[in-house]
Amino acid sequence: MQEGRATANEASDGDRRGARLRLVSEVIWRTTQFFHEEGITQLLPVMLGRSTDPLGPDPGSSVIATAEIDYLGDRFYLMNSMILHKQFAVRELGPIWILSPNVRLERPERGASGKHLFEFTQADFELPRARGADVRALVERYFVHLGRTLHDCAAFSTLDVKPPRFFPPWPVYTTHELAGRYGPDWEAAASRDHDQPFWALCHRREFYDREDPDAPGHFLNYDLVYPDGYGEALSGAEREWESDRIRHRIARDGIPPAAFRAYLDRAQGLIPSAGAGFGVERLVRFLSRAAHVGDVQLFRRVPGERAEL
Ligand code: ASN
Repeated sequence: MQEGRATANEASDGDRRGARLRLVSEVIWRTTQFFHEEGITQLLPVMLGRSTDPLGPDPGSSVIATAEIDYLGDRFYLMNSMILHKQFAVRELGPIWILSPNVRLERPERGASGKHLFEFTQADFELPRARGADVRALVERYFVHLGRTLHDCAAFSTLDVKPPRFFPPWPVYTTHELAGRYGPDWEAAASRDHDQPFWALCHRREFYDREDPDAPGHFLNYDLVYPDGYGEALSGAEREWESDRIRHRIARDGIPPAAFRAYLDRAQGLIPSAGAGFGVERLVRFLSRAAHVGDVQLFRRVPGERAEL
């Protein structure tokens, strides 16, 4: 044993907390490096919008409400996600990504899932005229880059955790296949049953995920799921971009169109795109094998738990 270097057994709770938080910083650096090398432009986040992601219908979401404020006669929503803004950004600038803070007022029971926060940051990206397969290939390259660049990160020895190694291409399933094999709440069991991430295609959810024009009732979207029980990592889709289809989907979902007026008024000029977003804290929880995603936050934002500051 080298002198002056804490081994895992010697590491205190404070050392481990520091290691997890430094791993967040390392992951942000490597993520920024990856997107830069892929020629994808980083944007600053939007935090208030006249429209935001409705987060439904989606069986994975339990938000009680979308936080909103009135300012000088306009109603603004805190970002549930920047998906609607991404659709306009990609039209103007081409491939883009954002480290985007999201506020999602989840039900208190979600605190026990180990993976829910009411405030978190996602790395959210969108590619013009891309298909789902392009996005999945980009995400697989990203994880290989993480594995290659993080392998000698000191956090792993402090935490006594093996640095990650990823071996894509990863298995691709439909949600129908997964539900058939593991039951309707397939995510946790399927995650425990894998030792590499895997893809789950075709979820019925928000209006902006494109419904397959050749197979109505099927959706051109995808989730990435971490192995070893860590659950959902990323969600994304090819997008609805034709304004008539968007209006039809919003009406079909029974969502009040008033909250989307600013978006719908401009929707005429959208272009086809595809993208995805992954939670930075969930990624670091998985890499550091933390018991709860709140353990990688300096100021915990766990539903049902009192925030100290
Ligand atoms: N970021 C996701 C996407 O690109 C949307 C979300 O976070 N709800 O599809």
